[in-house]
Amino acid sequence: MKKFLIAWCLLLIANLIYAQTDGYKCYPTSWWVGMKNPKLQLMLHGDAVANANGYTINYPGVKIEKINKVENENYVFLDLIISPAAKPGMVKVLVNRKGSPYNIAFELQARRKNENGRTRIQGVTSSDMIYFIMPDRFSNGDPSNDKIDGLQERIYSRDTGRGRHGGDLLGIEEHLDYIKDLGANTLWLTPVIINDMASASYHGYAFTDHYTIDPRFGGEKAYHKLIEAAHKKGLKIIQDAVYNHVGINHITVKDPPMKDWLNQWPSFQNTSYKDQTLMDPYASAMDKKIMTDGWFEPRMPDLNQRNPYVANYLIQHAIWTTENFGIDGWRIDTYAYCDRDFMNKCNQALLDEYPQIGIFAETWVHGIVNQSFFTRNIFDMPGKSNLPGVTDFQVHFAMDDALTQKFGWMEGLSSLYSTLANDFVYKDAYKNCIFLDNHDMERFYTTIGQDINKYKMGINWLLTLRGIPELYYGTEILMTGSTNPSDADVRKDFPGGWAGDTANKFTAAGRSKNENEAFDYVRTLSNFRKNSSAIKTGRLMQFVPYNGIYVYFRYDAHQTVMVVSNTNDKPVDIKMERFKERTSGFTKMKNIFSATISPLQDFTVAEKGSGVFEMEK
Ligand SMILES: [Ca+2]
Ligand SMILES: [Ca+2]
Repeated sequence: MKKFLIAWCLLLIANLIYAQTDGYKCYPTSWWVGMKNPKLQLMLHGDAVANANGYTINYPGVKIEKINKVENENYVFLDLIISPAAKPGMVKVLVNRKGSPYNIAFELQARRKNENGRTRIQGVTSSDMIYFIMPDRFSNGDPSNDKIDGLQERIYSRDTGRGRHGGDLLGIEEHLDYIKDLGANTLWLTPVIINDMASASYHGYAFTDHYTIDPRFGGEKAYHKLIEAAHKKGLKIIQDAVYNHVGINHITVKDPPMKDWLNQWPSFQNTSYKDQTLMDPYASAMDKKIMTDGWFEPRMPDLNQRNPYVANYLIQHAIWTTENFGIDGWRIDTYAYCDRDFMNKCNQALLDEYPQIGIFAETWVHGIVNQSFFTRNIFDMPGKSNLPGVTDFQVHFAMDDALTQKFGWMEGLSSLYSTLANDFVYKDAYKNCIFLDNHDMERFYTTIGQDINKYKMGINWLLTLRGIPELYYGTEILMTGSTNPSDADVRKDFPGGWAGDTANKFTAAGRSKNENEAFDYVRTLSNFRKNSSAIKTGRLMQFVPYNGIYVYFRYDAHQTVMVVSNTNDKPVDIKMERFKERTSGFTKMKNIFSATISPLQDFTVAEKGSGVFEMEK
């Protein structure tokens, strides 16, 4: 009996030590041995977790350096040092609560490498081509995850633009060959992190738990599987980051660690969306504050990135995601609304850990100098940006001008020419992402009045100008849509992505003649680009546009490519003499679409005609 009693007591003690830790969470949820930065700040969350006599980790190579208690006793932040000598395993944090101690565990993993033993993060550069997808609207690979019980979304219906349509990560994985055949080699997906929001949860820009991939997309397992399949096929992955805000149902909004976790205002304060306040030498301090600390919208609370706990939480999540999934590049949402010092710190932390990683950020601003303010530029100013590249809205606007305005001194093609002439403000314009359209704006084919000749001219620029080209899903099959009255029209489902769709435009047989013409055009040029050193990394030389004609060259020591555009409603003769700086030494030119080789001599470009030619000796 006595023996039994002792055994029972031991069991009771063991149960207390390893007490149920349900409801107690640890962020990040796991980490790695051998990161360049040995520091890690664990955020423990759970009922009165700060109400303890201490915290102990008995794990070789893992040391608690500092315990930080904050306003809310449901949180404690532990500063750890992880020695490179630590071994992978489950690390238990013993919370010494009086009378009932318990453990919260997180896993320390070995870093995964590629076959050469190097980090598997490849980076994204101007040698790549992005295919940009909104996962809810591309393809439904698994109808069983369309609706998940317990989540708050109210609308699960393809009949409405605000509802969830059921597209998922498996749907993307099933069409990797389609994307590869098209010539793209990099996927950028709108955010895949859970948005447990009551409405419009499909777009993904209102995170509610950073460490959960939305189960309606297939969850973490499907994301790993997609990325591994993509990497195997030679395709890269860009994740969409949102540092500026979270969704109103985020764990740190429902139970904030401290009052200043979020930017607080006496009553709702919208951002002014006026990026000029950040660079304006005459700006009012309050105007600046409203721009960065005002909320993007009422359901998206604005994070106070000057709070060091917020900063650590966001930066560690970016590194955790990169390492966990093997992310090759980041696109950062709403960049202008973030704290600049925080963003510099965050970018640097990623670049320190992964020097090759690709990073570009959304800068939906108007003006080349405004845009350059947010990336590495030539201006000498305090706190200047270390961001490698931006989503180049100025080139986007200029390409629109070139195809929709009558040629003039600054209008039409002159707008594109002069925008590129201002590239001197950037440290490296080749790191900018260029695009004809995206998920927030009118579809390209609609903007140009569904004119196939203008379409080809735009595709030529997208795939031969400097920078990283991004093609928005469906642009290759002439999808149309406008943002008026809502974004839904530019976020339509890809036809053929759902069982029972009347047409399957993933196949040539399912596409119309026009759609195949567009698809084949993109495919021919993007596949040429793949092997073109001149376009991927070569120099650009542009000639002043005259009378609605624009000619530029991409060139390096191995290759010279000429791009010609005629925006006139009549054919125009091209005199080659003017371009001899770039054509001397060549005798022939090859049309990369028809593969026709002709002598290097004057020629006529049809009305609204364009062409891409490779120079030959
Ligand atoms: Ca689904
Ligand atoms: Ca902000």
